[in-house]
Amino acid sequence: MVVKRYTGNNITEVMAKIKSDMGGEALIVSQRKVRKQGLWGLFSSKLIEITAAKEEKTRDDVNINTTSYYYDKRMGHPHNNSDKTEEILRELQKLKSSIDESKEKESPFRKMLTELDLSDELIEEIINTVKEGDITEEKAQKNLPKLLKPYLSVSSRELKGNVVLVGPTGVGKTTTIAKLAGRLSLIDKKSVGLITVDTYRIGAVEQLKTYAEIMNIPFKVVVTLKDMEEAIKELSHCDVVLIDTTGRSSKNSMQISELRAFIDKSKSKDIHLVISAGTKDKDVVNIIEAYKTLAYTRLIVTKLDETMTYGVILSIANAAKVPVSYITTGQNVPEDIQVPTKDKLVRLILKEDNLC
Ligand SMILES: Nc1nc2c(ncn2[C@@H]2O[C@H](COP(=O)(O)OP(=O)(O)OP(=O)(O)O)[C@@H](O)[C@H]2O)c(=O)[nH]1
Ligand SMILES: [Mg+2]
Repeated sequence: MVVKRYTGNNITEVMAKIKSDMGGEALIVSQRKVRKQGLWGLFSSKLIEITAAKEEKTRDDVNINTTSYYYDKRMGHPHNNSDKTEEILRELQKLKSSIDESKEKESPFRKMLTELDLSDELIEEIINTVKEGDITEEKAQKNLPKLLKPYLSVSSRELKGNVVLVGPTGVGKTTTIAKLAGRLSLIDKKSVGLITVDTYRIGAVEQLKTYAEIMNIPFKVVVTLKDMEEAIKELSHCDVVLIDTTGRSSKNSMQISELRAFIDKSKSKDIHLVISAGTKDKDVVNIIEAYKTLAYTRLIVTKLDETMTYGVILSIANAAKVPVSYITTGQNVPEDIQVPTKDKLVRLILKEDNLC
């Protein structure tokens, strides 16, 4: 049995390659999308990869054929048909063993990536990158930090002007705004203003108002778009205006587009998507997609103190394709927030570092 992989830009192109190389009897074993060759071509467009198989007569095949003939006779099947069936079954068995074998070979590296709690999609992507980059998995395992780095970026650019935090319910937006306001006003000695469009529940407004009073910084509640315009004008003397928003479900696109109008009015160019490190992989993808209409520019990953593995940071950053600005590590205001470096995040993901 000869098993070969072929790639091309589309199925027709790949099928033509298979036909010209293996002839018309080739069997299609599997089909998938892969990245273009090269370790650093991570964000390039995808190719179609088809694995095709074709029988190759060997002495072993002939021997097995004889054996199968023997069994056919014992089972009393009509010889010709069952011979064909046996042959197909045998080929499938061989194919299965060769797949099992290659899986076994991959397993230490795959196992390692799985233990880091990376999303399945990311694991496949990393394994493909390694394969296509002509690197052995042992080498990849040793160079994992280097391999993971292209999937995430960080941004330590200081906050100035109007800064908005958006994200699902309860991820820690208001708490993070309080932490940022504390750092900016108490440590950096900046003039800070707070706005909340968190108008659905009185409690949520009170939460930020209390922090604003403690820190003695101006605080505005915004209900309409006109309110937003006025609040922005009134706080235009501030170095930084932090804008808190109500948590919106990623399933409710109406709520998200409603928020968009408020963000447009704020004229903010710095929109941070806040997402919890405890988010499930499937939800990460949905949130990242649903919030894209708000054109977020950076990511804040919260509640790192509540998880044991940080692979989700890589999945979030890879899906969002924007840099991480902050990570938060607890409920204490203003202490539990950090500006991470890329090295720190990779070390956290690889469990080579802790949050302190
Ligand atoms: N463990 C932990 N808890 C946090 C962190 N950040 C926020 N919290 C807690 O998470 C809960 C929700 O925080 P909020 O700041 O109210 O979340 P929110 O995103 O503003 O919520 P909504 O306005 O309802 O969408 C609170 O109990 C916070 O104390 C963190 O980094 N770690
Ligand atoms: Mg809130």
